[in-house]
Amino acid sequence: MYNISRLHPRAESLRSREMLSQSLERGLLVPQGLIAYGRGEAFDYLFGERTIPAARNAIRAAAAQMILADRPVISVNGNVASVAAKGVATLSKITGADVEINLFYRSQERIRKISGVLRDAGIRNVLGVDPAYQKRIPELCSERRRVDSRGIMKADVVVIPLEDGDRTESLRKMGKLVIAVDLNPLSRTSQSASISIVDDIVRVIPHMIDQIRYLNRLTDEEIHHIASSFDNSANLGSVLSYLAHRISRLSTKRQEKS
Ligand code: PTJ
Repeated sequence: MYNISRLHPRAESLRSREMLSQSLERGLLVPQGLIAYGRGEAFDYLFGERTIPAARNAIRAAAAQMILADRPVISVNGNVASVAAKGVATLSKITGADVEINLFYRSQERIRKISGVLRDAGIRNVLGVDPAYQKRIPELCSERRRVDSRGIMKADVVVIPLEDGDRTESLRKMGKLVIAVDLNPLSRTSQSASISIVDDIVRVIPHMIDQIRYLNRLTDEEIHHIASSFDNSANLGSVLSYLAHRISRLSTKRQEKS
């Protein structure tokens, strides 16, 4: 592992790159996961590598929905297991959510390695591993269609970080509330989720944990109000406005300098 100074202005991002490179070597991650990370990182750079106010709103609504859910499930792929396994374990513990492995580039070898990492992080019962419980999502042709009959198949709320669009649409057609985490506000996933958190998964999980702890002190009525008053389409509009203003501000600054 390369030693990354905490003082480096982009330390967080370099640390994620390092963890992903190591995961690739260990066979948890596919090379395509690095490409996906690079795309997310480019968006993050434009947002200023911080959790923007619209992302905080989405995180609060997502936290409320997770508290209200009867059967919440967190879907984990190679990228998520590489950079956020411990956070997912804590989130699962405080919400009672199940954790299910669901891969686009599916192989038994990767499932075995990822479930090992999740178990090491403290998740005792990792779903999506035992073929005896495997069910298929109708109409979905990618490997993501294979879900656990005890997990995503039965879930009312599904958290899907770093996803590819098709499954989001299918899950919504099945009547599930889908919480996406995707740095690209224009992706099909962000556009079709019930709640789209446009932020880096590494920052989202701790914010979500804090929010859940805070919301747990509120009344049911207050939590319901937070969940039901969230408007995903308007919030995505705020994300794009933030981006447009930031780029315009940066462009004005440059013009003033020259
Ligand atoms: O492990 P597997 O086999 O399930 O494969 C996982 C990947 C991510 C390779 C697969 O799902 C894939 O190809 O995804 P896409 O279609 O590239 O979409 C991934 C999305 O995640 C992109 O829109 C990225 O902007 C976004 N993204 C990447 N890194 C982060 C991110 N969003 C939040 N936090 C990140 N760190």
